[in-house]
Amino acid sequence: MAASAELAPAPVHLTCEHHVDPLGIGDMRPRLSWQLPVTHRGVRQVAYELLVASSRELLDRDEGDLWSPGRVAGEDNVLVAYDGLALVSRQRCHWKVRAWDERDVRSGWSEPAWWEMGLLGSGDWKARWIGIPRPPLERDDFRPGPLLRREFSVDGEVACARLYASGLGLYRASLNGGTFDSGADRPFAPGWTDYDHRVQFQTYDVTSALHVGANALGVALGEGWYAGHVGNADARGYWGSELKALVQLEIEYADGRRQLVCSDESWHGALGPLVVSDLMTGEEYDARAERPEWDCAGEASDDWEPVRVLDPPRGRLVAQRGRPTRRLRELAPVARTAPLPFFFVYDFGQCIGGRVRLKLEGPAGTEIMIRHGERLNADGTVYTGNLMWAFATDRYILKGDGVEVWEPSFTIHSFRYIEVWGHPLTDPPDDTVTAVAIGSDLDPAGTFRCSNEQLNKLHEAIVWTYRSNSVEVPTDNPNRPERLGWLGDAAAFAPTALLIAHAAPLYTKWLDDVRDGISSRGEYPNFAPTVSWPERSDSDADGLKTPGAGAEAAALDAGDPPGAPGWGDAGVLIPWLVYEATGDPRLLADHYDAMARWADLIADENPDLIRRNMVGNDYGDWLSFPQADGEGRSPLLKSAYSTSPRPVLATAWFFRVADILARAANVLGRAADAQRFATLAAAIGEAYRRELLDDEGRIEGGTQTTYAQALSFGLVEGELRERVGDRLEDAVHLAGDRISTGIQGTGHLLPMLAATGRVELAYTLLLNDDVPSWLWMLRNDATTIWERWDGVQADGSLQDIAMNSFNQPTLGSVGAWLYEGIAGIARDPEGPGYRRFVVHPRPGGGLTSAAASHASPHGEIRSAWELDGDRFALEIDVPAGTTATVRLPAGQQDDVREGATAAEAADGVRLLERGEREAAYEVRAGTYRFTVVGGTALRGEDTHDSR
Ligand code: RAM
Repeated sequence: MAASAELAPAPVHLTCEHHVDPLGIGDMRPRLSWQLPVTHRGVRQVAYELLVASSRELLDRDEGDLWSPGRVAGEDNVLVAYDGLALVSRQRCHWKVRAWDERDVRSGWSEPAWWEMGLLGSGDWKARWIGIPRPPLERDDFRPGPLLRREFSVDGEVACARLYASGLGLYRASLNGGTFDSGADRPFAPGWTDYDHRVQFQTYDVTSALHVGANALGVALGEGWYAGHVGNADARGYWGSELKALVQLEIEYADGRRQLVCSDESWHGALGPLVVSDLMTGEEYDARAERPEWDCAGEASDDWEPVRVLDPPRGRLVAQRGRPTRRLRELAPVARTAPLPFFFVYDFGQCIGGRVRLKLEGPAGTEIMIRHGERLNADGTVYTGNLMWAFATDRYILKGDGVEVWEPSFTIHSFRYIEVWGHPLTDPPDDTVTAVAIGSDLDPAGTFRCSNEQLNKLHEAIVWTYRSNSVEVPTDNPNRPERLGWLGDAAAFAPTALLIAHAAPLYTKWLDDVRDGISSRGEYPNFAPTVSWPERSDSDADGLKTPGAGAEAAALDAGDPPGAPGWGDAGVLIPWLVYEATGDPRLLADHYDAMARWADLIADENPDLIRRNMVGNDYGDWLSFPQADGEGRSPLLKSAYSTSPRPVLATAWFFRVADILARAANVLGRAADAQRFATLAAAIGEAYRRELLDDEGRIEGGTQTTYAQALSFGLVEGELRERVGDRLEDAVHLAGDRISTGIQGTGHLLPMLAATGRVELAYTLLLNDDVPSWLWMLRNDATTIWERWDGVQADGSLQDIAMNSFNQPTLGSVGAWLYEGIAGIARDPEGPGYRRFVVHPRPGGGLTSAAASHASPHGEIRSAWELDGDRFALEIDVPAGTTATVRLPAGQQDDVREGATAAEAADGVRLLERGEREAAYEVRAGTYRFTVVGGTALRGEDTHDSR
């Protein structure tokens, strides 16, 4: 290597398909990303060179035998698609990259990175699906989980071993007494998909778990989504009830020999200690029935029977996409009470999605029961009413040989508190219970802090709500029988999720689920994976599927036609939001046809462009807060309201859908479509303004949501926009300066108040702590966001148990405003993936400081401001290759500096405009310290000037 000419530091943070050094990639043209360190102001890449090699040795010799495109001019550094030799199953690809900066100075090579392909074709699988017969599934009882095992011998030095595995419902694969345990790493493998369409498999590196001599591979199976309770009907076995596993262990010896250990008829099976496993009701484990030989070589009792080879599932086997669900962190209890003898209540101080690990000692046969819940009753016991029949109860029966440690394998609960029944001691030691939070392993991407502690707690609560609701899919809640990937909820919360985490992998995988759920006509589902009980019950082949009768919630599900406005539309919105956040056009390309079909279908069904037809259950602004008793009551569920007229919301969404399609078509270079959808969007906008809006800016219904949505979706411009802003303010005052929006309006309200010059009013709503408000939740001990503004009502009583989750993301959609509004880090449509962004902090609400960061695809963006009398200081970090527009609260006379220099003269800074109350600059990569002295724009009053 010619080191002498290399001056610039090498690219960092190399990822493949959003992962660092991933195993088991299923994409034939995986995308590679890297970042440039910020060495000086204005640093940006003007060219790069990539090498992809089939071995580390070749890579170290700078030989890219798989792909070496040479020097490529341009700034691309995010999701650059591999375009070399065709990749084959199991292939390990080593890569590195170097870059030239804007001075044409070349960097050194990056540290090497790699990815490995999974099994790409069905021909790669020699393993068969296996299982053992179990007693038939009866309505009210549950069947023990099977254990499967196979011994094999290893007769030489192992160079590399991979385990490819799948299972239905959920599997846990273990080698040699847990030397490798897939459950520790991926508790809910193979993940949740519509198993009739796709079944995921996982790839594990098990090289270090093998030893020369006799080895054993075991697989434990649980019911999971496949065979246990799923959705809101009290029924099981939606996809099937026969549990089965598919495993293929591939061993490569140092001398080049290969050995396969595959699930087939040579395996044995037996029922194990898992008495019951269910995601909703909980898990029961009888340690006395353990079979230690399950995953250990040696003597096995003679009641192991040969397994049966079973039919493969209907769905296609695919490599896992997205991030696995993992055990994210552990929490020790913060308090314990004992309302009764041998009955303890623990408080973990934080509501989480997860479960509890038990550690205790006691006589064999002692039964411990743990009940989980989100709140306490007045008598100090755990409140479980809102869980309905998701009993969230785990049981453990001791085997009685010393200290026993147990954590359930295949269940998850939403809880802050637990009741522990049956502990043999009167004063159990502190480490008896540990809470384990579980969720999709998405890298954190956001931080937020400000001078108001309540807002910091609110942010923390939003983050925990997102964590507990990112489990394979973005869920509505982790508590009651529901826990579904509702599209409307995702639409509301995605802007926040994409700021606080690298959520793109979650959405990328889930959009496959969404696509699997599209009806033959082209309607998007309301939730995905789609679970539609009544349709399925007569096609039942191997189990009992009994949707519970009577429950309103089940009725909701049962009669649920697809494609409700704001729900189905998320099929169009989410790929676009991910594109805006990451600059990923492939996701748009993959989903474009379905998106376009949906837009055309709505247009066909609604020729006058006011969307009244094909609206399914039309949930409206679900759970908005009524001004008067009974207002907007839902015909579906008496306690669920939508105070906004449904056609108004639906038509606004129709506009948004057409508008996104026009933009997406543009990105994808489909000029004719772009034109067609732009014309459609314009026509819908006209119809909306003509039919639903008057000259005073009054929108039919006159709710906060209708106004905020029209402003946010871009349905009104110029003068009319001003008026609609005025009407929005009226609607807020009419509600006594309280928020009254539901699922659809909440995320738009504060941004649109701020965008129309009403920052203080936005803060008033944010800082209010009476019902309805976010801080009301915190006042009532919330550590995660509630489903309803009045989950705890003004008189202290709880809302309708049928729908009162205390861990629900939708109202947390205000989270985006903490970043984009208060700290002011916002995307700029001109530069998707934060290639361009805006820093527009909004001091107000008595705050004296705020700071937020977002780990963008190019590196960390940071905005931190402080207000001290008439002095406003802002420090920002702008990643390499990006450009930011900075908007400062500065009156015309105020002194604006960057460092010690007049801002407009500072290095890397360009003055864009200097208005009455604002100064705007363009800045390139680097760290900048702006100060504004004078404070004429900092008086903390609203101006209503539209921006
Ligand atoms: C509720 C869900 C969700 C909502 C649907 C319509 O039960 O929790 O939030 O989208 O119904």
